[in-house]
Amino acid sequence: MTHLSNSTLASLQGKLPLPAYRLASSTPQIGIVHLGPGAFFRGHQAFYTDQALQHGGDWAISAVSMRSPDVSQALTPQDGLYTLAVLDAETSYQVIGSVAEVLIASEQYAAVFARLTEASTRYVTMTITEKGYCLNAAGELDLQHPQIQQDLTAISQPVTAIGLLASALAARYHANIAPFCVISCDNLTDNGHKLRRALISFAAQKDPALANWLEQQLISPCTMVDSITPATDDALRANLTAEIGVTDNWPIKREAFVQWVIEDILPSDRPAWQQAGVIYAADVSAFEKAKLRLLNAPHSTLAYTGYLLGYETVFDAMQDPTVVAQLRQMVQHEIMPSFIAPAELDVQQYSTDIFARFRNPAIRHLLAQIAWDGSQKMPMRILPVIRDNLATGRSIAGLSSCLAAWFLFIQRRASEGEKLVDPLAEHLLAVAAKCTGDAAHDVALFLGVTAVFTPELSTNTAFQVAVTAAYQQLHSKLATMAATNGV
Ligand code: CS2
Repeated sequence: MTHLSNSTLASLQGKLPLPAYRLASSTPQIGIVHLGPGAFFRGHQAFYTDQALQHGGDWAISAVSMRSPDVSQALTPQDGLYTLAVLDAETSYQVIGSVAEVLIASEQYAAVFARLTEASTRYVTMTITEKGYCLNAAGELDLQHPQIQQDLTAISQPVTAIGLLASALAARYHANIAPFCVISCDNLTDNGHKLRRALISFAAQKDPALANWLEQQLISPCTMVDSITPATDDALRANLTAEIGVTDNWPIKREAFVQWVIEDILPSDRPAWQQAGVIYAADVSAFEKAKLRLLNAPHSTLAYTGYLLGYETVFDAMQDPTVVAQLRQMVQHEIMPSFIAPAELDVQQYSTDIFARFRNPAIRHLLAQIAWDGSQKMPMRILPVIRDNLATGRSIAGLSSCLAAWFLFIQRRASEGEKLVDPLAEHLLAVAAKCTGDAAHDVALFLGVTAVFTPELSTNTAFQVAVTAAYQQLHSKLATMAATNGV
């Protein structure tokens, strides 16, 4: 049995595809820092960079966790190497070599700061999830956010990604080093613009000249990222060992489908991402909308509804014809007409393919995983569609069911004593504790969460009526189910 590392890599030749550039005498130099080295990054951007490195170039990645030591503990003994399992009709494995080191910002701050301020670091990519941007309901940096406050006033090391990047950019500014290009790879609408505004707004609080320099020079493309990446489990580790004879502390699995669209404004000095399959587009917002609305919105709807109905995975929920029919109805009549698709995208086919991806029997994607951070996801994937539909008088019944399911999901987690993973958990659980089962009462309480619902939305009567009706309906359905099951 071979444990993955630099010293064993050559011995794996013939067993699975390897990063040839890591076997060469000179390994690539670090040119990219990535914040948030979770499974999605390792299955997606690190994969693309690995493929790009097969075409040459000095673009290895320094992967940085803000706080968690887990990835570093797993991958440092493996010299950053790990296995990617692509789950399709058959599973295929390959070793990814683009990650050269894994650092932990809270523990190795000087090393992280040095990486971020070296002129050779030209890109910072990030998957820090929606909450990592510390935005308010209007999508701007929340200057009242306690950690942003802490970073704005602290003399010590920053605790937020925005604070960390802003202080590294300040150091580059003072040292006359051009800013690195920042690439958000999170599922945020207009992710590049939001990130850029957040960094400039943070900088403006500290130093107007720095903010001005960033205005002029900071490149922050919008992106669309896509690949379903369920969490690693022991079965994956066991299969890897049994089928390939490799042990790996933390292999990653994902579906075969993978897509990365980047706004075409990158400097010419860049990894060979295009040869690796990256699509450069003049306008990414159409791609981003298509993906957030046709994949992520149905995903969240499945997560909350499916969970309440007792299903465990996306695949399981997709076996229920009523769930699928409702999802299809929402997609066809509420989501598809809500945006203008990219010219090159056949929206019907795109959506059909997404439903097929949800039905992939090889993927065990837990609904509970997608249900995380609802307060951050709703404003990106559901509320913009609701706003667009309200403006044009289109139905919001299905979209409202997703919100209703989220409200009832929060109550279910509370009543079952299960943890609610959400930065607003405390607030949401306090709201849930006041719920009585009366739809108008409960919905009014949830719509009062101003970090999620802007006043313009929460006071809209058509919106209140639709969400209350959806809540009433789902509440009764669940009560009937519970009575039938004798719960
Ligand atoms: C999912 C996404 O967890 C979630 O919220 O909707 O992670 C989804 O799997 C990816 O965006 C697919 O690209």
